[in-house]
Amino acid sequence: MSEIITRRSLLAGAGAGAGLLLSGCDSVIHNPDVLKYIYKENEAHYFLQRGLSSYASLAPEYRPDQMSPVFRANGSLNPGTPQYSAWVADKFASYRLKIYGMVNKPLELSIAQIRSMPARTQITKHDCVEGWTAVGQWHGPTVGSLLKLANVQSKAKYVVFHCADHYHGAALPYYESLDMFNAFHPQTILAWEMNGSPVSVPHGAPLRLRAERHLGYKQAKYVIGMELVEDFSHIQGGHGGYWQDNVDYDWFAGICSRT
Ligand SMILES: Nc1nc2c(c(=O)[nH]1)N[C@H]1C(S)=C(S)[C@@H](COP(=O)(O)O)O[C@H]1N2
Ligand SMILES: [Mo]
Repeated sequence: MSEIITRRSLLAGAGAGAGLLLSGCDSVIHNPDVLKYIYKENEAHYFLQRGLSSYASLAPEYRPDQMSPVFRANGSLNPGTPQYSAWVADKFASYRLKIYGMVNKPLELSIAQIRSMPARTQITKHDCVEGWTAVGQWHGPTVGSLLKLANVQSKAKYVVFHCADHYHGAALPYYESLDMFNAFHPQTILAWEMNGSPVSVPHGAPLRLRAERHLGYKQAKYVIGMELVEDFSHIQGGHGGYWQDNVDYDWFAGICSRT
């Protein structure tokens, strides 16, 4: 029998004798056996709340009427490489998302395959460190469901998102990374639809990351690869992302729950 049931039956028994637990409250509260069970449960709740509400909580989601009339596009607006231009020309028919690295089943998925997967729809607030926000609706499979298809090896600790663009002509392509916990977070998706239409080129066609408890720069656009790694110190500048390598931005870039 669980301890909760045991405690409830103790309280019920004491309550029945004391009439609605009111006058009997003191005697129940001072009963060491009862206290033991109450504290145990309190402790469990405290632990769960401290542990989970800061780490596993969901980002706020919004109603359709709260969506921003204009969602600004920022950073790269078009990768402009010959490869990307060829994809735009064939409406991404020849594009493939590669999932590789520490996986047992490396994958190359077409947009048609990705669109056929179960998807999540979420209306969330994008928060850019340059000082603007926008509420938009995103739709696509969870990153977790894609990782499950690829059968991630247990040693993998991070997912590195490789992008098709070179930000403002940078030598190396844009990239970002998430730890496994946030990669598997239920609001972490690879969106192929934004506000009910296919993600446009300025917003990261054909696939862009939405990791809703993180700042704007982690929302990698033009994702072409998800690489599973044990650590990312060998990738580009070694700090897990374009901005982290170039201007010392914070790697985790978390947003705690706000409204
Ligand atoms: N590949 C890529 N992803 C990127 C960027 C970029 O330049 N290249 N800019 C980042 C920044 S700083 C922000 S605020 C958002 C902007 O997304 P949006 O254009 O859809 O508003 O994308 C992020 N992801
Ligand atoms: Mo940003």
